[in-house]
Amino acid sequence: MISALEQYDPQIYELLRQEAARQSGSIRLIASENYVSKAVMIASGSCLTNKYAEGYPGKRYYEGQQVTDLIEIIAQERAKKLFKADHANVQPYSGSIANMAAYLALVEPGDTIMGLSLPHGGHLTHGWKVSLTGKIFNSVQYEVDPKTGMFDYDQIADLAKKHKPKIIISGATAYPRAIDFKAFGEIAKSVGAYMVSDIAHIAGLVAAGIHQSPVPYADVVSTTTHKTLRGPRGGMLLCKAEYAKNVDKAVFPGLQGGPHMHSMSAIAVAMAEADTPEFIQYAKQIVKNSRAMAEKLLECGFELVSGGTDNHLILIDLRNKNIPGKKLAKALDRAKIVTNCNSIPNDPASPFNPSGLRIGTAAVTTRGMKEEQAKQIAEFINQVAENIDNDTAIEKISKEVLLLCSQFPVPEHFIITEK
Ligand code: DSN
Repeated sequence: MISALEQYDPQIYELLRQEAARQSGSIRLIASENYVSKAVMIASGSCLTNKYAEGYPGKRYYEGQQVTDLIEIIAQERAKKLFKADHANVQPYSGSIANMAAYLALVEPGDTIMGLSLPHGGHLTHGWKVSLTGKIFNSVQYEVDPKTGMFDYDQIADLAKKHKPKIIISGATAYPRAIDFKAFGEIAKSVGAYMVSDIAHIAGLVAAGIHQSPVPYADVVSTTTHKTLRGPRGGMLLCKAEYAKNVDKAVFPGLQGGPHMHSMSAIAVAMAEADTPEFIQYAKQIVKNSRAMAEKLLECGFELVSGGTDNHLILIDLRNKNIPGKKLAKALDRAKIVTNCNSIPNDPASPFNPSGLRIGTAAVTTRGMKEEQAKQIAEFINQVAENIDNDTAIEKISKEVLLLCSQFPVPEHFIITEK
């Protein structure tokens, strides 16, 4: 298949080859990225990309659904089993649309929703003002405690009492600590709100049972499928049986047309992979790696939001180092360590050049790296920070990074690198 692409479109082939080489020849610390297995990659590039399947199994608008119905049912069943949920919708194209569907399933435009503010670690679709969710709903935002960098559940409860939201969103994209979904559920219940939990980042940890699951407490759980869960790009909703119809209607026809069946089949594969002892080991190792990396960063004098990590993610507050987040992220990229700059809670700097750097350990864990390598990576980060304006030093660090990458090759299916 790859050589057919090379023959037909050498330009795109060459760019794919370069991207595969970039992904294998750099250390990926973007907390939302990972490397999928060969099986997931094959499923996501299959003939299912040719098929329209608007509707749901047994109730489609187009014919020819003999196979797609079976695939969707398998994906639903695997999701329900993995997350112990009553109902699963495996059609959302992404996490953003899954979040929108969760809200539309439960409340009306104009109602009040309450989510974590973006600069405090929330997501755009948790009601941030530039997102549609911040425009069509009356959005109230909670923040992390300025002293601890963590959730103060009493403060969140007070805010909920004051604003009486119809939905409370629990979940984050840059929160390095365990989330007490039970406590969020109790707050929601106390004000008569629904709880939507967005586990996009931690879904793999939840599936492996090493992070508390929101499923028993939330009315609807939303996730992406490609972060710690290690599936293809996509989204998913889990809910209690009583919301199943509303959730399905909100996804289709509420927000989407035909589901991406190729992604859905790959999601099914990823969930079978996640339901194995090997996956639990991987998820445990993610957290061990994250803790080891955090420890080393602290030793090197970095300040971490919340002082450490309980999950796959670390948020560095760079203010004491006097290095803007963007500048460090760019220098690290030159050293072949790929990260993203990120706002920190109450960031005095702009979101385009914030004071933080977000890193995550899922992708390096998939490559087989352990605590020793996690510490070595933290040391690389420190060396880059200390030589931020020294191109020669950064070039030298990039050679060491490449050596580490070669010792932990990416999964074997990066076939496009064969030439
Ligand atoms: N863009 C994702 C992340 O990096 O966290 C959230 O959608």
